[in-house]
Amino acid sequence: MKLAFRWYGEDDKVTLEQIRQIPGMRSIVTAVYDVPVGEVWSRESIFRLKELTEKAGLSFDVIESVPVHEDIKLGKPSREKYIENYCENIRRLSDAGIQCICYNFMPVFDWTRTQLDHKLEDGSSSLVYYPEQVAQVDPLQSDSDLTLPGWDASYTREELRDVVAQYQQMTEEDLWENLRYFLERVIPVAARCGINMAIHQDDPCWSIFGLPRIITEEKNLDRFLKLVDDPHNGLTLCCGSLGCSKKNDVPHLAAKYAKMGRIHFVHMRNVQLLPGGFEERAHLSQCGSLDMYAIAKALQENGFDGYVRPDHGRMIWGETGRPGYGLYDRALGAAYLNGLFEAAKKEQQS
Ligand code: DNO
Repeated sequence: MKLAFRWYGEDDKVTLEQIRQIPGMRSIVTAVYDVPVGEVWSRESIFRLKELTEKAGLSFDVIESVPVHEDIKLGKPSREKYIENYCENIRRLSDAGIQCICYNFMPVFDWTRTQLDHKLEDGSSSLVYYPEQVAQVDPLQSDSDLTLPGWDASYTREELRDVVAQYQQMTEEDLWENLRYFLERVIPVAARCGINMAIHQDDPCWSIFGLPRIITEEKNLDRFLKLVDDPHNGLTLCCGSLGCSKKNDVPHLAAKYAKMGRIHFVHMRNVQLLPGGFEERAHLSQCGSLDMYAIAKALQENGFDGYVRPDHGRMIWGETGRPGYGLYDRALGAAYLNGLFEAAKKEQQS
């Protein structure tokens, strides 16, 4: 596995120099952040990220994310333009040496949590999803002041209502069809460029606010991989997104898709399952519901050689910053992942 770390660019409080000092750290996971979704990224911005990364002694290999414009997910006529822009971004990123692009196909809302600073027993704070808090929010109620953290703030309330209403006319099958349309155009370009596309699972892996969500469980991942049956059409296996539902056996999924050569990127994070919800916890197996060693072992034994990054960390030691993306707990997570993979490798060799 190739150890990687997410970095939010020059505005990130966490510096490349700090990331470089995490043992075993190899690759930076980043994106061009100052361009509206759907537009082409400038070569200058891409190459600036590459230069900064490499100057710090790290590799510029993974993009998370090139976001997919809503018009593509909604199947509107304007998707043609946005798909062409997407392909152009793939070509430009390939010119800069990128190997893997992570993206998602979630309608409107990316990852959803109800609180970003929940105090855990040990005094650290983490991200949580409590169903009773979600139940209080209705994105279609324009007079409601309630929102959830993590929502795209670039929408006005009216725009949000409008886009949510458009999705509510759509079935899951329509979303599958729009995903197929997108992949059939994008994957051949990625294949020519030697880039692995890696879809992220819906987080959490169930429908929210009546919006269709399809990248959620094994039978849907099987269906996804067959839409375009090409190794460049692969997965970001997100342990926390899949693992927040009992229906997903994460070590099994890791083994199965690694064996098929379809996992290109892994997000490793532990969650404590609660009825209808979950709390994010420290990476260690004993801190949550997931067996992190079983996941690492399943990847290692099935020939996985892609990128792995510690996913959301808690806020510890008084650190403040971007929820889930501070330095300290993710660095502890990285050290733990090094240990898990070293042990899995040794066990395999013995
Ligand atoms: C949250 C992340 C997601 C992820 C996107 C990929 O912390 O895991 O926002 O980057 O879903 O497109």
